[in-house]
Amino acid sequence: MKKYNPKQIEQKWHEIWQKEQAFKTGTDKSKPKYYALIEFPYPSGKGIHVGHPRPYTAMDIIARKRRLQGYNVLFPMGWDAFGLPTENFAIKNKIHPKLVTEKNIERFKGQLNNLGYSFDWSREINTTEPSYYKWTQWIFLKLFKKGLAYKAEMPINWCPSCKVGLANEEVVNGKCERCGAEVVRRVKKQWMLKITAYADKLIEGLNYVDYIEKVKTQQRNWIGRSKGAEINFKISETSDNLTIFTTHPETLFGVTYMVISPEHPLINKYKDRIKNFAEVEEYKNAASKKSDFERTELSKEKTGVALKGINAINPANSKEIPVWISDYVIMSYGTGAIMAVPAHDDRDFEFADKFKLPIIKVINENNTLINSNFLNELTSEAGKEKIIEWLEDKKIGFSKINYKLRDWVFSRQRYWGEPIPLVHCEKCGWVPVPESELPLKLPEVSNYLPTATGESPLANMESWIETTCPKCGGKAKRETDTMPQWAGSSWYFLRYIDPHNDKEFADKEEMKYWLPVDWYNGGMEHTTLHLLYSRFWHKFLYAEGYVPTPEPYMKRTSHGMILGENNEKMSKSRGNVINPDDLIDEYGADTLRTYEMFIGAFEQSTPWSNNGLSGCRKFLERVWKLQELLTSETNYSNELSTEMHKTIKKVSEDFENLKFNTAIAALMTLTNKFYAVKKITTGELKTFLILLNPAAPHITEEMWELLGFGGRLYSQKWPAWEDNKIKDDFVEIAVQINGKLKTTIKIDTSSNKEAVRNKIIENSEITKYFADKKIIKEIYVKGKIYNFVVK
Ligand code: ANZ
Ligand code: ZN
Repeated sequence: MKKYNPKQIEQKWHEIWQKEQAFKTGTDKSKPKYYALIEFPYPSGKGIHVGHPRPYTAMDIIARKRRLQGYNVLFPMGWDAFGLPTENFAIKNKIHPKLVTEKNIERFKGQLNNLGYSFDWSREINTTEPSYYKWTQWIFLKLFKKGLAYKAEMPINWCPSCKVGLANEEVVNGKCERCGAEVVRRVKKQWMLKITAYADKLIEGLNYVDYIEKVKTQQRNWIGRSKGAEINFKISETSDNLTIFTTHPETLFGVTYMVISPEHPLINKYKDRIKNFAEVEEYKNAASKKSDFERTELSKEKTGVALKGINAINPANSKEIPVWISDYVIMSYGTGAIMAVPAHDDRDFEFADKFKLPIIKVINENNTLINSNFLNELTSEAGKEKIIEWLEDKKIGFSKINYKLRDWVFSRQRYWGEPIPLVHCEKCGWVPVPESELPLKLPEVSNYLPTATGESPLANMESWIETTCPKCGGKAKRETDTMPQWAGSSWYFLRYIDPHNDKEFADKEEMKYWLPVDWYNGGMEHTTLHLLYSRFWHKFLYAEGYVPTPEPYMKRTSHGMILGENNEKMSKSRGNVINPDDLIDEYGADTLRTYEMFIGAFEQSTPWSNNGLSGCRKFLERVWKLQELLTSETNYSNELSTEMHKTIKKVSEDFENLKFNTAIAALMTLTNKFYAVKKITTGELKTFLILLNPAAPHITEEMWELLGFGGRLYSQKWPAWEDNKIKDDFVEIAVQINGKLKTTIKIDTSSNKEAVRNKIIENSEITKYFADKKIIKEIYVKGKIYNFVVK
């Protein structure tokens, strides 16, 4: 027998699969379909790391298994290639980001191919290709035309180092997600997408999809729907109102002061009335250097300044109360102003405590309202209803639903992104570039640095900016902002369905067949960003009749991280990074794939172990040597028939239920059984190879050929199990005495009542119950319970 030589085998099969187009998406629409999707990677300069193969192998297993089960499988791959690191690399090395991207993709693709993934490469997409981003721009224009894209002056998160505005989601602990610099607040005109218009639909839709629970919860929390009221407080000696949002309007009688955000427009409006304006200005300045995250942290020491000369009137009792500014109130939530109820809100309490402001308790221990005039003695729930009625009646407030979700800041002042296809005409305002002129291509520039004022490098290109208005033919200027990286990934799963279509983003009939994506696996870090954005775009396209399903993805799962051997996150600085190229070289792709599936529960983070890896190599060596035990029998042997059926069932089910590790374990156990009986029939080996194939495709395909089993393994049929062949040899039965459970015992399923009884009586845990007692009755429910009645 030849030695197991993964290097040679794997190379050989990559060539054969490619030549035979083994994994090309099936087109026979009479067959059922399966759309398996993994998040397409950002082709960074670093290449793949050992974290990538975990989700990729998992979905490759599903794709391969479903193909063997007779499905047309769509299992595509592509590149989410716009983005900052490439641009930063281009700036530093003075090379066009396009070339950087090409090089990185080549590297990535080579690595993925080495792992033997069954992607249909004929559907490869790249978000930076004009033929792709033409449709990203097209969708943006549809949003614009529906009023869902608008330009607004926004206090944005500004990274002074990258010189770029960041979405809230790109700010991690007050720092730029990309470069780690401290993020500051800055006001800028930005294109915004009105994702908030879809907030309810995005929550509602979660009821109809099969996402793992923690993904649903995170999406709900991120959208953060909360029901409450907006209430107007009169500002003393003016005709103005200060409007606040509260989730507890029933605590109105407990309001002892108000707080507005340092960015609140009221401050400038009453510049002349505010006696301590200089102090207020100084406070504003300090606040602008902090992120929302820092400002709203509960544990943070409260700071603030009273607006001297400005008071408000509590509409419930006409009492005059002071107005403060503090950075714990943020401008971008609710109305940017609050009524402070220090007795019942922790942050208000800390603030009142620090600044010696009065505290009035309005809800007692029984959740009943007190000190609240006409609300007294009502429960807080009833009080809420009553006060809202009262406020609405007097037209000083109304019930209101608020969302944590903000509109999506869609502008970037960078080069390496999709140009926003709008022009500005003095007469007509913002006018879309005609659809027939899409894609609006990125022009060549000599320098990719943002301008000193923070505008995109495109702002330096006079010839590109100057254009004519598509509406009136007059002079107009192009928008120079580009789209964020999230744009291209918001709809890419649609493009895979019909990637070469130049008339539509995808053919309707094709979408009807393939949508929704049956299973989408991706990182937990994308749950609140990418997943929400892409659901939003999809729901918009659905509302406009462009896609046939209300939700893009039926099932969403997430994998855990692979940690370093020392249980810490892998990183260069910790020196615990493991390079997959080296591992493939030394152990083979099949070993790496098998190990990454065997490493631990798929959803949990797991530390790397080189021992575990060589264990998997040994397993594959043992699989290879099964050839030596092969008999010519075609059936399953009597000894192992039950075992075979059990394993087929287990592997089939575990693969679909994220239990890749236990599926591999079952195949290891079965291998041991073959060695124990010192033989394997042809029928057994065929089944075994098919079951192992999705995880270790090369070795299994090679053995199939070597042993002359006929055809290719990749075009075989997934084996079926028969339930009646999987009888459990043992069952557990409950032993009860006078109706109370005392213990359980394992019995052979073939035992009769007599045998079961003997076994119980002999059991040391049970005998004590019979001492000086008389058994007066016995009831045996076969295979379940044995009950004794004793006296
Ligand atoms: C009075 C009150 C009494 C409040 C009480 C809470 C408890 P959620 O649930 O997250 O929606 N709030 C409103 N706007 C704010 C802003 N821009 N910045 C900081 N805090 C703000 O939280 C709503 C509550 O958060 C509101 O209800 C308000 O405080 C505060 F016993 O009003 B509450
Ligand atoms: Zn015009």
